[in-house]
Amino acid sequence: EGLSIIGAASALGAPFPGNADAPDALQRSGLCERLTNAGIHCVWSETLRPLDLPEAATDMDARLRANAAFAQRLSSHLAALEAGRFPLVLGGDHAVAVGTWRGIGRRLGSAPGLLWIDAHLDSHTADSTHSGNIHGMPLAALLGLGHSSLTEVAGPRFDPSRVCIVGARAWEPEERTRLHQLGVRVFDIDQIHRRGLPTVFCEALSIVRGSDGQSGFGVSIDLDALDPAAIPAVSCPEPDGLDPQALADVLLTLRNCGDLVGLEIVEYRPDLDSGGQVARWVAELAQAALGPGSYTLRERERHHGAGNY
Ligand code: DIR
Ligand code: MN
Ligand code: MN
Ligand code: MN
Repeated sequence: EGLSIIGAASALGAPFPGNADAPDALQRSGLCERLTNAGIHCVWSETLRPLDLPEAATDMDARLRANAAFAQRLSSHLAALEAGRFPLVLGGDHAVAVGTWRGIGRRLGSAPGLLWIDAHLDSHTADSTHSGNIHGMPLAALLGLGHSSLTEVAGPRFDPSRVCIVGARAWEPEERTRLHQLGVRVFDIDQIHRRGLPTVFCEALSIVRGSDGQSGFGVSIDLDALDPAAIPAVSCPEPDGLDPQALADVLLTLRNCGDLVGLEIVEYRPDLDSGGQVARWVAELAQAALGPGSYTLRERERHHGAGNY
């Protein structure tokens, strides 16, 4: 019983190397101790690191293979995680998600629903990418689309009707078309501004949890979903993002979801976080989602007093 933190110290999918240091920086910041003090019994299970840093891997094929090899190791680690432990995976850039979620699917015996909180759609393939960055591809790969090295990472293929994206505001047309054809629901930032995050989050949850409530769901948080004024330490900041306190508030809902099967927080750049402010938000978000019981009255007042919806 309890929480197992798995570091996925890869920046193989990113345009900058900084994401690779995120798990160590978060460990040093006292994340595990803070969660334990909050009553979440927590162990740092392991931090996986790329075996070879492919300096030479400038061509797409080599980079795809390097990312897929890392995802494969992460998938196996999660598939073998001791029964009863809840996985919190800390990236790394978002390409690690291919390993996280395929591995969690193996562990469960089938693919869970998946809530993808991100400024981007991460639904490129090697053929459609504009930037060439693999962190722009993991959702497509989980759904079975893209280069075979990524789509064949061990684990089940995800069901588009049980995947939602929340917070999107920057994409290329190929991704949007692909998701539309697959039937993946995208709750973009305009919709969140119109309807409010709590309403949108609740609708997204009902989609990813499915009708049977049996097969579980996971949550993947790309920190660039949040507003860069508060969360600048990411590789691809996009203006007009979610307020971190407003996200923490809706993540409280997850405490009552017995079918939550895993949480992933990615894209942290400690090299851009000298004051440690973003690291504190990572802890805050994890604690909101996973903390036992409900917040104390004082915390509730503080949260609702913030009035950030
Ligand atoms: C862009 C940006 N769509 C790309 N994607 C990012 O590079 O494919 N994802 N930053 O997190
Ligand atoms: Mn993103
Ligand atoms: Mn990304
Ligand atoms: Mn992403």
